[in-house]
Amino acid sequence: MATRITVDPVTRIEGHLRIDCEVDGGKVTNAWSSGQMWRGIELILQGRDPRDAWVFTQRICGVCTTVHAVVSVRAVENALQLEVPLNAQYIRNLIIGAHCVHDHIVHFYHLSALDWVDIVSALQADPAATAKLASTLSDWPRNTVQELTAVQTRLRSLVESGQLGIFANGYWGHPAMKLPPEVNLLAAAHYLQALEYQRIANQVVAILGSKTPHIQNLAVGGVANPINLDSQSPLTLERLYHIKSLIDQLGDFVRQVYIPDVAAVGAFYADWTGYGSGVTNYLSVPEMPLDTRGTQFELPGGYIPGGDLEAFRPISGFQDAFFEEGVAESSKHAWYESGKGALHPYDGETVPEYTDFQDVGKYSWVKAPSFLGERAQVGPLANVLCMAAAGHEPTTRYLDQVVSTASRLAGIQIPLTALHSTIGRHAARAIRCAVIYESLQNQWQLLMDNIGSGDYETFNRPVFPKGEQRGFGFHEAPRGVLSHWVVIRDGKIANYQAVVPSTWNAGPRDEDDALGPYEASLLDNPVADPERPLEVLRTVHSFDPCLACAIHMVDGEQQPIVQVKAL
Ligand code: NFE
Ligand code: MG
Repeated sequence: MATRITVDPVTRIEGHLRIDCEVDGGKVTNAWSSGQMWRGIELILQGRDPRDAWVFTQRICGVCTTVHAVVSVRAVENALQLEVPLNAQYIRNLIIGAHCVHDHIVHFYHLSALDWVDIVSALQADPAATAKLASTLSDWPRNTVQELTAVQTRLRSLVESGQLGIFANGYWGHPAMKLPPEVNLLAAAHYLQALEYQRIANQVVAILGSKTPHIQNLAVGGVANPINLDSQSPLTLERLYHIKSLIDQLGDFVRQVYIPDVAAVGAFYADWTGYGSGVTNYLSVPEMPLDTRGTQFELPGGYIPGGDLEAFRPISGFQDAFFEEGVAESSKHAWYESGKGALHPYDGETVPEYTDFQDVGKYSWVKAPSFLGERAQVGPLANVLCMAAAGHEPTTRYLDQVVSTASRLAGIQIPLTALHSTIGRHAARAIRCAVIYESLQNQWQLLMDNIGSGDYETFNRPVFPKGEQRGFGFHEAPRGVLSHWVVIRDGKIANYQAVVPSTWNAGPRDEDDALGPYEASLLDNPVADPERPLEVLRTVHSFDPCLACAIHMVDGEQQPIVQVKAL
């Protein structure tokens, strides 16, 4: 007899996600992913000036604060065939790279580590033994007995106070928690240190973007960062070198703390490489454009069908027809009118039709995207597999490092196929974070060299011709492929669609009733205690859900969609 588990809301994510599972014989046998909230940001874009769209779309999310801004200007620039000055590309690349490092650090330590790390068990650890263990993993200078003792003292006073604060609802002592006390203490120390480093990453975003969350410096055609190396107020030499020192500090943390921690967690939970693969069609897009038109990129992207790296097909750039034509969205199981099959985003429709939660009908506000008619998983794992398939050297290097460290600690040779899993998504995110750190170094140097050559340009003025233009922009956001699609008529927005990373992964069943990536990845997961479904959270959290991003609406006819009464 199957037991039904409903987790609603899933916490330590952004937005309102409900997960339902049927559990039989200690395993998940069926699953539903449901977005429980909708918002209407794109509605207010109708009829507006396309130059303003990025300011509005950026408010889709408060977590990935830059991504909807950057991809929006890319979509409008694509529609206008507008080139972007090199300095502007590099400055945008630095912002999205720094934001990404921030986002990945926060996800591993603050949003998901507590699925694997037992804070209460850390109280039993011997700080000296912890420091010794840490020295076998990394040269990080803050793994000292003194710092680890101080962390343990802090945790003890928290636990003894009876007011656990942010740690109040952890599954402490759960049978699926497997780390020894020393590893738990080390992870707890890094949880606290990670708070400092995510702030450093955000400083880069704030310096270049004028503020964070929600940068202020973008423009269709470039960025609003005047470059003047001799003045006190614009982008000066002093600020540029300050950014460099912040990037260096991020690199130390990512390489000496995040990468070894993920390898250690992966080794102790090697059994979790056997769960959570789900959808193994992987989609990612190239990132860090290196020229004014977006034809050359530092980081590759593409499509891998069926987990077969040999079948990798690259996506070439901002004009790529393979990507442009491959995307569609189904509303068959979402709370919108349906019946026309999966629609291309330029022709997307979003007319609400709320039912109730129907297991075989409609049950989510998230639509179900597909690529070439199939479900695809997006995110750091998809990106790392595509970059590895494309032979990207830094990706291969960090991938080898994580897999060999985890294999050494686990005492077994962990195969590359282990990446198709819940733990693989964490490993890939850490690998991607280190790759992005190296890219930040590279982009900073490219910016300095270009300025050094005497080029101070940051903006090309857009011109909107009469008639209709269509454009799309993509971005490899922290949670995966993000694309915005815009139809411009006589200089005004006629239609605007966002197909978002968490929409790809959190979407419900599609036109063919195929499960979405969250749903498929939950099948066969063990559940030791249905009252405390920690394992379900592990797999869902491994995707880094953002439901604010996943749900959004468009109405091409400008009809009022629904009236909301604030009570
Ligand atoms: Ni709101 Fe975001 C986007 C998603 S970036 S967090 O776009 O999904 O990862
Ligand atoms: Mg959409």
